[in-house]
Amino acid sequence: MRLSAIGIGVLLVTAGVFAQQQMPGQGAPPAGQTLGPFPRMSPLPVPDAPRDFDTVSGRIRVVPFVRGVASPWSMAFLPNGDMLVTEKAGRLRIVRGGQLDPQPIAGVPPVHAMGQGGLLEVALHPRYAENNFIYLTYSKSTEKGHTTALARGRFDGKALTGVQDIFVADAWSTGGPLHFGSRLVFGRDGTLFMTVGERNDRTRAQDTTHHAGKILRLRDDGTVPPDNPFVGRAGFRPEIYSYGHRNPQGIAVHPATGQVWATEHGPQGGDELNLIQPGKNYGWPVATFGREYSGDLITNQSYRDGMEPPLTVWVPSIALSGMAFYTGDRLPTWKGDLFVGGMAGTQLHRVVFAPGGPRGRETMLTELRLRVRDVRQGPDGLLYLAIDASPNGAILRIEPATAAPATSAQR
Ligand SMILES: [Ca+2]
Repeated sequence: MRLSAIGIGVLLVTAGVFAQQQMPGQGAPPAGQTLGPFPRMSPLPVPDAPRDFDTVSGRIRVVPFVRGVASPWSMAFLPNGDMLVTEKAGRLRIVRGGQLDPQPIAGVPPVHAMGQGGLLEVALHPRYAENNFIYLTYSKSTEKGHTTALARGRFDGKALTGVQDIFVADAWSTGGPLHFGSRLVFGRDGTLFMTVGERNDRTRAQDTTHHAGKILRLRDDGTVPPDNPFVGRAGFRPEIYSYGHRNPQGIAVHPATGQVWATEHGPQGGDELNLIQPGKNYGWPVATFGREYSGDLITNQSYRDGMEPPLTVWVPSIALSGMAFYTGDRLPTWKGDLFVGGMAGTQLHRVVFAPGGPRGRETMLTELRLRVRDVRQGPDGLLYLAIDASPNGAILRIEPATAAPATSAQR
């Protein structure tokens, strides 16, 4: 049933595009203009009521958990089960006991909310219970242009206090507000990994004299760990952990191995899942499965010696977003698997992990036609999805369809 529904959807998209292309003046773009991304069907509104879906591993229920958030970008759970949510326009929201507090949390730095920029990631210090540190990434604007910044402050349950930038990436651009990256994850050793996009300037990804197109490794106060791979090496910023990235928009630590995994956006095709290792080059733009939006080749090399190939690629791209390894007990057949969101590809994507690496993939929830910006596991062992829409974005919760429908967070 699901497959045939998707097939019909693809046919409808294809038919719509052909209809457009056959209209006068709708063929090739005028000389000097470039083609943009291939068109997608418009997203649908967030459903009002729970809906059940069949998956490879059984029936799941998708429950509208929080409504009325605008372009939610990231979610983080506090030890008491409350959820912090960033809104791209520059607000930090909190969901207490399943209810969205109408008042945003005070103390957030001013953000450059344009294009892909704004208030982006939110993460807790691994010892949050002791120090109350919250980390935010955001697009910062100065006379130099805009870049990705990392701020830290303490959350007293009501407001952020003492917020200050602890790291500002040298990834300035005065061009379009694009490719900020900016996901965060703490490694097992307590260091902080931060992704920075190449600011839509692909030449920067291989240039190690600045931070654009890199995954960085920092101490929890934003300074450089002395064991970073390029510390003391000429021509390299010491914060760099890996390079050759386009726009990494997801990062997570594997629960069993402690390995750092990250996703990044390709252009047309070439979205990637990578195992991030110190000092490695991930290829962009000299080795990629992606193509220009026109369809032209970027490079004829998908692989190159000395560069790390992706473990999984998406062709065409689905515009990968936040990601989480599932470790809970509520959806036991998903244990150990990776879940990534698709924005343009309006889906939840499951990558089945085996000891040797990714062994299977499953596309879910395409019928909802919602842009999935972030995926996180709650303390209740359920999965939460941030749905990118404004003003009527939402947080959805995925639970087994055998569970009694619930309207608030189960702890
Ligand atoms: Ca790559």
